[in-house]
Amino acid sequence: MVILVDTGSMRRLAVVVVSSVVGLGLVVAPSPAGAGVKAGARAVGAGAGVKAGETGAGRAQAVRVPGVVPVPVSIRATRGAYAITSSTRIVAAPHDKAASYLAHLLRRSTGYALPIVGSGGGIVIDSAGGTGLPAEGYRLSVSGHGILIKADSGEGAFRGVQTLRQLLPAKAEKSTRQHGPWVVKGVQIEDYPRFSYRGAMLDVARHFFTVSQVERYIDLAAGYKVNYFHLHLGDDQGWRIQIKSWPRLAKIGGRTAVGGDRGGYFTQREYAEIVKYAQRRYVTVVPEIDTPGHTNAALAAYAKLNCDGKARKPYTGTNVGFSSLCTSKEITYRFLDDVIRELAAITPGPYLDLGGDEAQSTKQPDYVRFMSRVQKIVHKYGKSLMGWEEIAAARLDADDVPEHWNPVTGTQDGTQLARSAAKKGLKLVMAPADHAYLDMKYTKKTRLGQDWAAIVEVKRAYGWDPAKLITGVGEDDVRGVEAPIWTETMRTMNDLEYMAYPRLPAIAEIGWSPRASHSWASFRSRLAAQGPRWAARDVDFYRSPQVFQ
Ligand code: IFG
Repeated sequence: MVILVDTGSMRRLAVVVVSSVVGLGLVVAPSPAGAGVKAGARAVGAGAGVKAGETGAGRAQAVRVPGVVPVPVSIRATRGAYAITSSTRIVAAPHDKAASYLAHLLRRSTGYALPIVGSGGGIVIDSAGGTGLPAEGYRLSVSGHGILIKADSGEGAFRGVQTLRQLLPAKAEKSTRQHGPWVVKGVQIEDYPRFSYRGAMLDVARHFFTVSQVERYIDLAAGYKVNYFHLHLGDDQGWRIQIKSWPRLAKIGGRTAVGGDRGGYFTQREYAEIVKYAQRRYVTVVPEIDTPGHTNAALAAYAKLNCDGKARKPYTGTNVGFSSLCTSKEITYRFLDDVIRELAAITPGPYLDLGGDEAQSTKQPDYVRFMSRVQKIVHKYGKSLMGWEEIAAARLDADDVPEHWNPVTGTQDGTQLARSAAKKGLKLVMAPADHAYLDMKYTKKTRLGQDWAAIVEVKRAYGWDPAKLITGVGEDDVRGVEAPIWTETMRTMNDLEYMAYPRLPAIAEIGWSPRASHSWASFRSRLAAQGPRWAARDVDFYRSPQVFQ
């Protein structure tokens, strides 16, 4: 990665050889003064920054550029530094979410009061900064005079705070008071996302996770600028959300889990709490009730939902494709109308996800008719339909969102659905199972997870471009990316953290950072610098030998 470093009056284009220990960019070879490039240009070989025959007027400067994940559009080290002290104040508009998030984080680890005030100097968060940057964009500058985050929205300021926190020592992440100093080195950052949808999906149907576990999963992901949280609430093994008009769904359908483990479900009040927690982090919740397949839990709860009128037995195995709602019965659509109405009423976000994957027990013509009909129900309640890419077989509206998940590329068999969706003008979320599925094993020896799509070490999780993966699906056909974690083999928070970290930040960087900045050498060293931050938060992450030598 090439970084512009301002080491005083002379500006220098420098080749950055990122150190593999602390993930910091070290400027090692100054080049002609004045040449300026934005971080994110293609990595060049070390030393290649100095043209042959040049006098190389400057001296080699070892200036540290912080390793941020996702890498910003542009970042350059400047002179000076700012020390956060007991007299530091945070300057922001009242109830600014970015300011309250930062204050909560730093009050805990510094022990400082860090009052939020309306004017003055210190850490200034200006969410109406008139930057003119794209959505979620921000400018972050640190000098001896203070820290300034300028954005045109609260969302942009919040994304800027996620970058600022990474400029502080890892101990800033501790939940108990630590000794200082709390110094942030001079830096100028300008940043905004490549894609508008950067998602994390959590399957609470195969195994149930509590509100606080779900909230921790959201908070960790928000640290990497993830802005959608896709909650997989209904499947064969469990129904996890209270539906008041169909009470047995949660009461009966929520009892079970894979392997006979304890079940559970969210009351609508608990779901609303998760939504509020996510909103405080500018994360939008996308609830998924998988249909017409993956519905055994509902079919076990209500006999009348079955074509033969007989309730299915609860299922605690891990097979897929054996269940289907009865697409020919009218009650199925009254049922879904009630479910969608109640879910839409407690979901502020724009999407309701009705799954649509692996409907092997639903005849294709019935599937298409079913999906077209439920799409209208979702629209009736003011939402757009999201679903796995199979939904592209039905006629969808422009705002509906198919999610590519099959482990295929180019023009391989299985890429037709994504290509046809793009041809219809739909914008896809890309979640290829052989790169982005966090339940894939890291290596054959990984205790948790599966390997049906691929063995996915960190480098493979990072090694793909959503706009090049499938022929006929280019930059403009991609809404963003998502990192699903399916929980057939995961029972605890540590299980989730072990499989999600360090790979979720890889998907988050692919969704946020410029395509031109995509470089494994840069990413792996910046990722290494995240290790102490996860340790400070007791995240049970996998110490990949590809990242943490
Ligand atoms: N495929 C199924 C999931 C889950 C997954 C596990 C999708 C869209 C395999 N469907 O991925 O329910 O079982 O890796």
